[in-house]
Amino acid sequence: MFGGPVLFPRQLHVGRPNVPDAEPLLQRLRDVLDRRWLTNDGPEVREFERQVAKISGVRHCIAMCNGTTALQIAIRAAGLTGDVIVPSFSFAATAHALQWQAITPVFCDIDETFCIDPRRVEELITPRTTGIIGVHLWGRTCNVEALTDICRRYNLVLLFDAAHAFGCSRSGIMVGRFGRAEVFSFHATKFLNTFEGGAVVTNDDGFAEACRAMRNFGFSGEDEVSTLGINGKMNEFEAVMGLISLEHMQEIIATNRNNYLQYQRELEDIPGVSLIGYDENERNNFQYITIEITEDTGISRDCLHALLQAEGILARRYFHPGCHRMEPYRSLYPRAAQFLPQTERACARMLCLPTGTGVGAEQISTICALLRYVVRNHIAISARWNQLSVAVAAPGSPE
Ligand code: T4K
Repeated sequence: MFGGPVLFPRQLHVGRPNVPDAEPLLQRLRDVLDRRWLTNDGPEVREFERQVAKISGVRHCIAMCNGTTALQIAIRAAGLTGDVIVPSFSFAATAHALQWQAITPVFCDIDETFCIDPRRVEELITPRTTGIIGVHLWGRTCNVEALTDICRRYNLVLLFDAAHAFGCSRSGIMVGRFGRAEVFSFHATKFLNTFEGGAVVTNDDGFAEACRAMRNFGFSGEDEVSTLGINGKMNEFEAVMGLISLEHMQEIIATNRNNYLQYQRELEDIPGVSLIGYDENERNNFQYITIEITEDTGISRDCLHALLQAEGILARRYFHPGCHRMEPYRSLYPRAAQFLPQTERACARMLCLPTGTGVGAEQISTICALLRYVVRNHIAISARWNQLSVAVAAPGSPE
């Protein structure tokens, strides 16, 4: 921003994939090729499903081509129609999975945990409501007990978008066992990835069977299609990547945890910067390092974001600007923001920082030192940011 050299010429990403050693992976991929069974419920997919189900403490795991398709299939298998209550403070896929099937996502505000606020949920229930989808944001579980109670009282289906929460627990119970079903993402940016991938996990036998059929065009026998389906299958290469990653799962989590603890130590006394914590009494995957930027920094989150980007630290404003401010919802519900004050607040304040196995202790120290420096020099930096913003707004100006 001030014309000096960039701190990280080799940019640091949020969501840089955790990649295993190439050789064992390539060997197993060669085995897949030799076997000539590349997809359609192959042995690697079945083994991946078995291991994910075991870790999550559920009877069924149905692996899919990505988390979004898994969500869409879970929503359809659950028979959701009409209105479904979801948080707006999430990735677009949560709302899209409903809207794509002509189900209306009704946006609910969040509470201090950044997850859906059960106190607000109840106000949104109407005769059109058929379900609730909670999101375990950044792997921190939502208020499962309160949501379960609401769904029981109003006879609604409860699903969880657990895209961030594989390997996490609540009150000692692994994520996967809550609601009718939960959905994981194993996208490249997740701590455990299958390149692209996702899964529905459930303890409901009939629900699992429905998801399996829907994943495979609705087939229930060689020539028998018993329901409307789609192609949601995970392939064998993806499952191999998942299986090898599972072998390293605890190491990846340990690295994420060390990164988190280092950020915690080194950000501790920076005014206005607070690290979103993980409950050390639970199982966590620590895959997101999220900070909240308050007024005490003297600098806006967006200014900080721009500055980090300029230095090669590609921090992300997850989940700005909230689904309600994205299309098609922005046009459909132009007044939504006024009912989502906590969402609006979070959208303006949160920033995710790089972590994972691709980020070292020295890099984290540099990021934290930069944040400290920025907050200390916020007046000069904000002035420069304002100057640059004006220049961008008026191209061709002498700047
Ligand atoms: N529900 C929730 C709550 C979710 O957060 C998500 C996905 C879903 C459902 C749907 O699950 P999937 O259908 O995706 O399985 C990324 C991911 O694409 C997305 O999976 C994730 N959530 C979301 C939070 O983050 P973008 O648009 O921010 O991705 P992108 O391409 O900007 O990548 C993020 C960063 O990672 C970049 O700085 C580049 C870096 N990167 C990315 C890839 C793919 C790499 O360094 N290497 C790579 O291979 O959505």
